[in-house]
Amino acid sequence: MELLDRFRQALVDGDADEAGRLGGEIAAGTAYSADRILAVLSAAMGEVGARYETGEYFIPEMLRSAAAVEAALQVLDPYLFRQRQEKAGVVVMGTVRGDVHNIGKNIIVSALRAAGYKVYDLGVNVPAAKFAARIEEVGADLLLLSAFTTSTKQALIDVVSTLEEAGLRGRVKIVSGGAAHSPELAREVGVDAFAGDVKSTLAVCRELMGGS
Ligand code: B12
Repeated sequence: MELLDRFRQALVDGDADEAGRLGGEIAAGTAYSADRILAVLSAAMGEVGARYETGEYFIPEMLRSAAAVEAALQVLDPYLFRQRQEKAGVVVMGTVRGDVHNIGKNIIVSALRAAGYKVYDLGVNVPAAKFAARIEEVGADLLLLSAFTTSTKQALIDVVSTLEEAGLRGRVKIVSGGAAHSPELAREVGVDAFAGDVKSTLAVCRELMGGS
């Protein structure tokens, strides 16, 4: 089996040791682009999500796969980052208050780092005030908000209004995304853009940074 296929399988199987080891092998070679590696990660976790939804996987399997992604990204992040072209911008990112999903967020963080962004990852269940404080502290260009459950709508609205009250809203562009999220919801809560996957996130961020 090809290296990336074995890597994909280790993620789906939730084998963190194997995912970390294969991540190391991938990083030791020069054969794969950041785009390709991230596409494999996204596809593998998409499959894990689908298995959960069809009842083939339960929460423990899901959490094992999440741990496998983390183990792989720990090894791969420096490799992905080496492929960057230039410093693309400063990003603050996190999953909004009330929401603990982080797999998709972590993949986006790695993709942005690989594309040359300086990313401050605030983690999950992040209160609005914490986003505002970090944006101010690091002079962020972009704020990326992950939201995976529809119940997070109010949390998204709170972030936008907190930034407005702090006088920061005009200084930072906001992009939101995540499962159960949509362009309509993004418009409703007042963020600048929505993106649904790695590729469109990078395209939207580039556009908001004034690139083509
Ligand atoms: C894994 C998972 C969990 C895991 C999370 C583990 C972890 N460490 O993240 C666990 C088991 C903990 C969990 C818990 C819950 N979950 Co859950 N979970 C999922 C599941 C099956 C997969 C999500 C995933 O990781 N997908 C793989 C990644 C790669 O895809 P992704 O997240 O979509 O990310 C991609 C894009 O969305 C995008 N993206 C992601 N973030 C961002 C951010 C930005 C800014 C941008 C631009 C793009 C972007 O890029 C990523 C890469 O392509 C989804 C169903 C699904 N198929 O999506 C439900 C789902 C998200 N969960 C759901 C629910 C309801 C819950 C719970 C409330 C369940 C419960 N009753 O307790 C709790 C929530 C607890 C909380 N307070 O947050 C619902 C939400 C439904 C809704 N409409 O609100 C879903 C959709 C399942 C469903 N169909 O009901 N869950």
